[in-house]
Amino acid sequence: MARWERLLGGLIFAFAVCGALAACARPAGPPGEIRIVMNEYKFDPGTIRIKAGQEVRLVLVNEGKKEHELFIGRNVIQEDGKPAGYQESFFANLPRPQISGEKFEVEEEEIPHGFVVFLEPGGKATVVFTAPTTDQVVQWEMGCFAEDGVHYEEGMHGTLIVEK
Ligand SMILES: [Cu+2]
Repeated sequence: MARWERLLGGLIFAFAVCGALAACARPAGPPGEIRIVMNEYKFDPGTIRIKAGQEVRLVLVNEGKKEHELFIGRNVIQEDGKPAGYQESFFANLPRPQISGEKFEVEEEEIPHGFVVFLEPGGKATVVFTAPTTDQVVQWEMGCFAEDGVHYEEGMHGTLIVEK
């Protein structure tokens, strides 16, 4: 084997080891933590699954250039033909979640336990709550109704599934 071949082999080996270590070092986050990236115009991932009765930490990160919001509920309300929110809040029968972060704001909605978390560009918020208990699979929606429902219409909505 020529010297340069040994050198190349060594380099490839070094890269492989570094790559593997980097993958190991990447924090997976504590159990129950789910990171949702908000952008124009989507939630990523678009579907999240949580376990009934388990503590959940939703980490919201606005990586977009616009303000985005998170509202979790079901049955979309239409106002002047535009999607404007949900008729039923996911938190209607749950204790109020703890919300912390930066560049964010919480606004109450007119439905029981209904609220929206607004994030400025670069904003981050962590919503901590205990998932409802259920012995069925229950489906909810998460949506952004910013700019008179335009974000929602552009596809900024996703699915929250509560599993047994
Ligand atoms: Cu949005």
